[in-house]
Order: sequence, then C-alpha cells, then structure tokens
Amino acid sequence: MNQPITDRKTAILSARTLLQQCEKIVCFSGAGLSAESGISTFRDSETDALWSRYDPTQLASPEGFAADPKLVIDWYNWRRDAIAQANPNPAHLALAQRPDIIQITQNVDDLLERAGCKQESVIHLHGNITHDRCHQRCGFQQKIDLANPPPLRNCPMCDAPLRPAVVWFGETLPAWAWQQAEQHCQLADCMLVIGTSASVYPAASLIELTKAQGGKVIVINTHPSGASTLADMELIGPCGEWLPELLS
Ligand code: BV8
Repeated sequence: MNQPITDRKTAILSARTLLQQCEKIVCFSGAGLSAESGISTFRDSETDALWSRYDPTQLASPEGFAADPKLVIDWYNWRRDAIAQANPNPAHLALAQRPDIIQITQNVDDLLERAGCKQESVIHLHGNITHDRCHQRCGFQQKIDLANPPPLRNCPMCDAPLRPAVVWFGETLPAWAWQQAEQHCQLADCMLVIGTSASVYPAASLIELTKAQGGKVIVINTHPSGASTLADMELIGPCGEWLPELLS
C-alpha cells in the first residue's frame, strides 16, 4: 500500500533499502525526466505544457501530418532546437551511473544517451526525434542534426514525405521496443516510474504489468499522477533532486 512518507531522510532510506533488495530494476520515464533540462512536458499542470498550447491531434498524429505536413515538421524542428540546446540534468546523470537499470522511456529526446547511457540500453517506446524516417515506411531513415534540422522534404527512395521517427497517436509502437519493454517489466522486481502522467497507452500499462507480477513500484513525480494508485512508494518532488540521492 502506498505509504505517504513525511520526511525526506526516511523516504530516501526506505527507497534505497527497497532498491538494494532488488536484482532486476527497470526505469519507466516520461517528459518529467527532461523537464529540469528545460524541455516542455505535455500535460504538466503548472507549466507551459505542450498540449495546453497545441492540439496533439493536429501535431502528433498521421491525420495532422496529412493535413499540414509543414506545420508538423516546423513544430518538431522547434522541439529539436530546444533539445539541441538542452543538457542532461542530474536525473539523467544519476540514471547513467546505473547501467544495471533498464531504461524504458516514452521520451523521444537523446538526453539519457548524452548523459552516458549506452544507446542499446535505452528503449524508446515512442521513437526518436533524432531521426527522420519515410512516412510510407519504405525503410529510409536518417539521423538529423538537431541544431540544424532540415525543412519538410521528400524521401529520396520513394518520394513520400519524410517525418520524425516518433510514434504518433493512432500509430503502433515499434514492435521490437514494445516486446523488449514487456519482457523486462514482466521480470522486474522493481520499477522506478519517473516523471510521467501515466496517461498514454499502451506505454502506461507497463506499470500495471510489473505490479501484477509482484514487482515493487516507486513513483517519483512533482505531482500525483496516474501511477499514484499503483505506487508502493511515492516521492513527490523534482526527479533531478531525488535520483542522485537514491541511486548513488
Ligand atoms: C496505440 C509523440 C495502437 C512523440 C506521443 C485511437 C486510436 C488508437 C489509439 C488510441 C485512440 N484513442 C486513444 C488511444 C490510445 C492512445 C492514448 O493513449 N491516448 C491517450 C491520450 C488517452 N495511444 C496511442 O495512440 C498509441 N498507439 O495505441 O497504437 C493502435 C494503433 C492503431 C489503431 C488502434 C490502436 C501511441 C501513443 C504515443 C503518442 N505519442 N507523442 C512525441 O512527439 O514526443 S504522446 C506523448 O505522451 C509523448 O510521447 C509522451 O512521452 C507521452 C506521455 O506523456 P508523459 O511523458 O507522461 O508526459 P506528461 O506531460 O503527460 O507528464 C509529465 C509528468 O512529469 C507529469 O506528471 C508532471 O507532474 C511530471 N513532472 C514534471 N516535471 C517533473 C516531473 N516529475 C518529476 N520531476 C520533474 N522535474
């Protein structure tokens, strides 16, 4: 049962003790992990969250891309510029010090990798903003210079438009990433849930998957979230403050 923990010292001691007893730890993260790097979240109640300013169906769906591809590409290039100027924050750096923890993220930025996580050890459920791919999935994919992203253009192989290699609403998640994530969460004896509203599926169902097989769930968020009811322990506050103490 989620015991509200009143003081910080007790919280850290309890969470560290729990983590030390676990052999297989997964970290399931969302936009809140990159918030202290200055990257906007999507639904954060108190900040200039993206979905409070833009319509997700217009900017993060195949229908929106079909309706106005230039608007969508310009919006993603605006996000790419913000990510290029951002640096990994203490939360990313603390996670990178723990290569034993499997990183499963909804984030499309590369801040975990830039913090030192091995590329192959980060599972991006919703793709990568660091690459473009062919919208018709002909197989063309290309790494992008985030600081100088190209404007709307067509695939050199099949002439369909190119778009960010991210997962939009109504699109299926990359099969390999989903399969890996499910396997790890099925076997995890602890899941760190970091900076996510746990409102997007099927990604958020991974928390229930870990819980259902007996894994412990530690939630770190500045606010209560969709993961609160599943938490064995909930640490309220910025992950950039909690994680360095928790994982050192
Ligand atoms: C799918 C693009 C199967 C990438 C995103 C109709 C048809 C098909 C599916 C659906 C449908 N209707 C509904 C669905 C399901 C849909 C869904 O879940 N909708 C929700 C909104 C209800 N899911 C899908 O469509 C998925 N695909 O189901 O395919 C299918 C396919 C075809 C036909 C039938 C079925 C695809 C989902 C992926 C969508 N892509 N974005 C990009 O541009 O980034 S969504 C977006 O939400 C991002 O990917 C993001 O990662 C994700 C989750 O958000 P969070 O990361 O949690 O961020 P959020 O802002 O919400 O929360 C931040 C949290 O951090 C807050 O709690 C805040 O308090 C906290 N915080 C802030 N600062 C800090 C902090 N915590 C700690 N420290 C801090 N400093």
